[in-house]
Amino acid sequence: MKCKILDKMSLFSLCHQSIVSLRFMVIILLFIVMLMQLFSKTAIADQIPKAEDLWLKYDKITDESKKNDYELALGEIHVNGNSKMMKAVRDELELGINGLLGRTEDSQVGNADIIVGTHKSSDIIRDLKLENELKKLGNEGFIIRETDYNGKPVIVIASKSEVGVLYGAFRFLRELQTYTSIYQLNVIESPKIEYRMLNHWDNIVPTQYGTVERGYSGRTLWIWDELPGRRRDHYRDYARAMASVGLNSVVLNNVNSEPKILTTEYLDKVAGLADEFRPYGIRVFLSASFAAPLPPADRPRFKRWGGIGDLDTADPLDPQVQKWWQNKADEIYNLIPDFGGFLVKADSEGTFGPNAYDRSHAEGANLLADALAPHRGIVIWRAFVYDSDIYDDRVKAAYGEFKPLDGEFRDNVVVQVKNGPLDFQPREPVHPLFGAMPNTPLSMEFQITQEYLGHNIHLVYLGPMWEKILNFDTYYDGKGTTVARIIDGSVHNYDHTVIAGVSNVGIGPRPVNWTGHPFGQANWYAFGRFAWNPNLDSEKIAREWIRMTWPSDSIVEETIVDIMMGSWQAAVNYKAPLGLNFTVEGGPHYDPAPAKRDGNYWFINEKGIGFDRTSEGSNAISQYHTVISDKFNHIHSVPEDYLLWFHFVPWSHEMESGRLLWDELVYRYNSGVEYVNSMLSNWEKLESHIEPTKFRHVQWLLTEQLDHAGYYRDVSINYFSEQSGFSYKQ
Ligand code: GCW
Repeated sequence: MKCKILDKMSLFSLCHQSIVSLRFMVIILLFIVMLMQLFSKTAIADQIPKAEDLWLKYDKITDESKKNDYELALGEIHVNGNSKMMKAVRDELELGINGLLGRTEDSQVGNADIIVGTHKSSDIIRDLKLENELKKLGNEGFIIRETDYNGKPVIVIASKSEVGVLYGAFRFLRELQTYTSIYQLNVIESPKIEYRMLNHWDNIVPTQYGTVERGYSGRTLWIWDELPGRRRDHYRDYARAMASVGLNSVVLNNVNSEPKILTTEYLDKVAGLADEFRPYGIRVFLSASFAAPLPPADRPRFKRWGGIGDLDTADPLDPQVQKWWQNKADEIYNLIPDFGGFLVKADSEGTFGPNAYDRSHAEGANLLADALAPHRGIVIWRAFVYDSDIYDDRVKAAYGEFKPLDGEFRDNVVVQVKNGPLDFQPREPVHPLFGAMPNTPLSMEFQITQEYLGHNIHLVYLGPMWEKILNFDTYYDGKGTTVARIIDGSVHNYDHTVIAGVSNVGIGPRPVNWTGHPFGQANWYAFGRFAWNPNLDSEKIAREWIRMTWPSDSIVEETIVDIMMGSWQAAVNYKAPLGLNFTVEGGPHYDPAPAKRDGNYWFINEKGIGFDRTSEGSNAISQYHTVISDKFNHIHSVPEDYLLWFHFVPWSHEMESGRLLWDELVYRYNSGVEYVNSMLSNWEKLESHIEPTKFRHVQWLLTEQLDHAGYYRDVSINYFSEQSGFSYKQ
């Protein structure tokens, strides 16, 4: 230090000065940090979405005659019960009905009072003798009925339990939002699947704090550093949106799990969120790291693969490890009595798992299942594995590893399977595990976030894709063994049923809308509706969402339905038609990079294109029921949508259209782009009907999509042309 060569006085004064100026600098720095925090908090506050940015906006009904009908019909709202859940019901019905009818305190009310409650809480519901009917519907089912009570019309919203009343209330509001006649209304419903959940891939890893893996709507909704103390309004808004479509569970953190989520510090925060969600019937789950009992990893980069414990093993058969998980489960349930359980990604893409100790997935899952069982928690164990090098074809791995374990899992384990055997590609055949594990409950994992389908830029309505998958007949228990019937447990009588959607919500930049693309909301909505009832029709769901979200007008509705319903097929066409897959680059998965994928995911040369998965090739086809494999094994009977997935097809192959394969490929790419063009021009016709900021936002997004679709087509076909020798003129 300079101090050394100075005399005592100047040394003192200089050191003193530098201490003072150091202090000053520290104060300034602290001030800057505080300001930055303040700004970032204000910035966050500015970007936090609200329920009214969704389908829950309850704008006043513009169709006067419909509004008059409702005004004459709807009387006072009587909600029986004082629990937090019933308060939520009362608040929602008042907010919704007042908003839709423009009711104020002085407004005249209509004839039929709205009686809301359980047969225990409401005398009227008891007098109407609904008890037996309600019992058959289970806890979450409900009846909404316009009926007569003592010579006066009433509308009852009734259930066996409060959560059923909650779903009934949201359903009743939806009837009004979609202009259904309430005269003689009689809706009887109950969900077909027990756990209807969103899986958030939200990070708490220090280096990625607050980010969402494959999330395109900004940062995580969970503001961890403020929890459990500060409870922002959007937690409740999120819960309202979930409950409004019947979703009842949430996994808060990424399947690439940071073990820190299981520390007491974080569990307290999780408990705070669970408190906010409970009145809306939502149970919290966590993604657990299998490495959790191990000590923290010494290198921060590998934090995820270390743990939070002090054991020298995480072997599922080790009694100390079993005790560790039991203690952890006890701690969690002490804080969160209705905790749902764990979701686990193990031995997959480098995550730690039981294979490290030569134990199977079943042994790994059972370890956690035993710890959760006394508390009635469940383990959802993912089947997304492909690391093993014993498979010549990645799509065979999950079936190869899990099918032999059928029957070895505890009763409270559910195995979660992605919809297709590869990885959420634009279109995949159904995963062959569905139907193949009769003794193991299987959960469907859909991806709502558009990892391979244009992120938050492309408008792609996923309803038709999910509908197709759910209706796919696996034939495992004879004709009609659809995927929907497998996952809802009706084929194999599962102990637990689960459906999961990888979430697409976040705190995003302006305009604030939860999902980045305003039409991303439709996918969240549709997922919830399919989770409630996997037999629904995607077009009907789209119409509901449109009526609840966009101005009520038949031109608006018909135009948007058209845009939405063809959008998935269009995206498949301009990204990966005819059963192709992975034409995308390896990072963000947005831009085309066919050259990188050729020779691995599919093959192309002057003879043809595709992947031979038939009995002559990788034989992945044998993982399906013989009714399917016999059909798909032949180039002439395989559906053209899966042609190149299962076959290496010669260019001379004549397609159903009469075109040869090359021409069909080019045709498909072009028609995908043309459809986006028509989406844009149809949207532009709605200019006078849509609020200008929203109109321009979607117009801009569609313009970007059109540009990108054309680019995707050109890069893809140019590459195919180079490899095949066919010419392509842009
Ligand atoms: O598709 C891949 C994604 C990863 C994801 C993984 C998985 C959470 O690219 O981002 O990791 O699947 O599903 O585990």
